[in-house]
Amino acid sequence: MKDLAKRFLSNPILLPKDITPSNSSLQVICLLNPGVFRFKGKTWLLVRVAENKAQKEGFVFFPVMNELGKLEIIEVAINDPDLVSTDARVMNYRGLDYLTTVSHLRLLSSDDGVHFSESDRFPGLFGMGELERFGIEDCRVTEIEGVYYLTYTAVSASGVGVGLRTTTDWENFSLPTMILPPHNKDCALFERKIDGKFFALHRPSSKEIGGNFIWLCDSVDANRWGNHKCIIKTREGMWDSARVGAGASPIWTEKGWLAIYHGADERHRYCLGAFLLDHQNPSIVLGRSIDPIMVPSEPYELSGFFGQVVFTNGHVVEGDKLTIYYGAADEFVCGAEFSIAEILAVTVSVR
Ligand code: MAN
Repeated sequence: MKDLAKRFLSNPILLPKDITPSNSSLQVICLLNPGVFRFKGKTWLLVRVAENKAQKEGFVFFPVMNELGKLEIIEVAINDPDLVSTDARVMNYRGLDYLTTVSHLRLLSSDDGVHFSESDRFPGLFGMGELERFGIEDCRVTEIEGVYYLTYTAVSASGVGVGLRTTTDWENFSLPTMILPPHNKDCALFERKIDGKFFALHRPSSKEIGGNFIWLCDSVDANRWGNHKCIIKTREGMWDSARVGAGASPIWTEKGWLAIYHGADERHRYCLGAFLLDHQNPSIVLGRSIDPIMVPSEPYELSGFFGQVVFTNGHVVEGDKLTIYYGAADEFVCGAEFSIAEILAVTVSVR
């Protein structure tokens, strides 16, 4: 299927083998879903690094951070009757859900936006405390008035929620705080305040009534959020029928706030789409793309740790050019360019 993305010719730009594991007993299984920002004249990726112990025939491992912040590995025989495999990402053992990898975040920078490298000066960010024991994932980075807000998925046995840390220099960080409790993820702050308030998109999920929908909220201090409104739902029979979730920060355009989002269907195929929100009152949805603007179609998007996935939570805007960085098949980091005007042209009225 033809989509609007102009993929980098050098995709994937980063592979698991390009990053050293955080500890010599671990392997990097996936490198994916980077948050993106500009700092000191460079483009930076805050990449999610998913790790586990090297495979051992007949066993699976669940990596979990203990109360001292050290990684512990739970080892289970693959034929254990108490083990239920959901998919490559999650398993259930003795009634509890575990991730098959544990993620932390690493900083890489680039002068040209294509070739990225890591510097020792910027250490990785790891899960801290009780609510981040299964790791931290998929961080959106938003710079507002000189402060970088990091909103990420915090995973633990208590559930999946949204964590927040802030920094001004990428060397010192505020302590993590959970701003949206389980089950919630995909939280992206708007790139500017509206009438002095922060706004954010987020994705609570409900198993019984409701679904995996995108919500809007606001805050005076970026810590306490309220005025929650459900603004974008899944669409039956379409490519975004099972779940939708925000990408990076909504972008201010002449026509409104343009948000890139991911949508998945029942078969877990993840595509990207777009919607447009009113400048002054972003709970008003002005338009939404009918077809996806990006569909997994390249070999590196179709097969990998979890195939048929294009997932973005980071981008750079330069005039009409939107460069998204994305996770392909949950294993590789890739880039693609879009024209904002072309996206707006397919983001049609929903009224
Ligand atoms: C969920 C998250 C993402 C991941 C997608 C596709 O939304 O776990 O990190 O990229 O699924 O597997």
